[in-house]
Amino acid sequence: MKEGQWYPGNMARAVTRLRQDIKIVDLVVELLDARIPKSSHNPAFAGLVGGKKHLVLLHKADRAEDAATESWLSHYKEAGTPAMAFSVHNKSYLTGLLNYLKKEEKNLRSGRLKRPLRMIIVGIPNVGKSTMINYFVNKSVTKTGNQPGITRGRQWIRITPGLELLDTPGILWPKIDEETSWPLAVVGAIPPSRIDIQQLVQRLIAFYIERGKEKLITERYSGIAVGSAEKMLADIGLLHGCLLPEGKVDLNRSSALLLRDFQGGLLGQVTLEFPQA
Ligand SMILES: Nc1nc2c(ncn2[C@@H]2O[C@H](COP(=O)(O)OP(=O)(O)OP(=O)(O)O)[C@@H](O)[C@H]2O)c(=O)[nH]1
Ligand SMILES: [Mg+2]
Repeated sequence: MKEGQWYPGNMARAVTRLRQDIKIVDLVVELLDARIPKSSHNPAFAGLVGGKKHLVLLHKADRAEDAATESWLSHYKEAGTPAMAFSVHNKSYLTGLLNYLKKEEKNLRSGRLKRPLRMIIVGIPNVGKSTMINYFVNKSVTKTGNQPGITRGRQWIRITPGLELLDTPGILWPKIDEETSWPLAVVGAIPPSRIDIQQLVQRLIAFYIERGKEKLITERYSGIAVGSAEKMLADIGLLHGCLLPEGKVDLNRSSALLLRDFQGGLLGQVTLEFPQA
């Protein structure tokens, strides 16, 4: 992938905007993808957040391996960074977040300022920011018995009288190396049109094999035997209808099929990155 290809001007503008928005909030909630907490973390984040309070949410935890998510949470705990798992498909995560926010609201109120706690949700494209906010607004409104949230000005959403939040567009950073770009592409933060999809998917299959998870692939695609990533991708194409008019396997199509299935959660709960021991 060519450097800077996926860093369009609008993303640079979004960063400038974000810098301004962060100045007026109390809490920055960083949504990471629970499958790739390392690669989905913006290396410029510390600089952007400045001294603001920071909460990490390992989002889409329903797609990640539970044990891996636990070890990431211990990792953040050791580093002194507040972190929680989250998913819009598992209500149990919501309570933890609401309790955390209630505490933060209280801290704010015990200070001199009498105004709502303002929080901003940031993260890479497609990590689930807008979905998480919609879910959170609906659930917390019913939970607190309040009026539905109202949008004020620039997407500021008042959730309760004491809590306001702001959605932001997904951002990436200008320099992403290969080790980071492949996980980002696998989870859909970088569009497939910008990448070599065959290489990407072969790498994903190889990862499943390395971690002993190849059964998740062979169970999904009947008739596929475990072999090299290249062979498995070709067989999936051959047996699952990805053929060119002359009868050859269309590897781009079989790659796209597998990637779509991974992103749709059809290839199991899989974490791609683990905290360094
Ligand atoms: N499995 C799973 N999928 C989720 C979850 N939250 C969001 N998604 C899916 O993730 C995809 C992206 O969601 P969005 O809310 O549009 O992501 P975003 O971060 O706002 O994206 P941008 O605005 O483009 O930066 C959608 O297909 C959602 O359904 C979750 O907790 N679990
Ligand atoms: Mg969004």
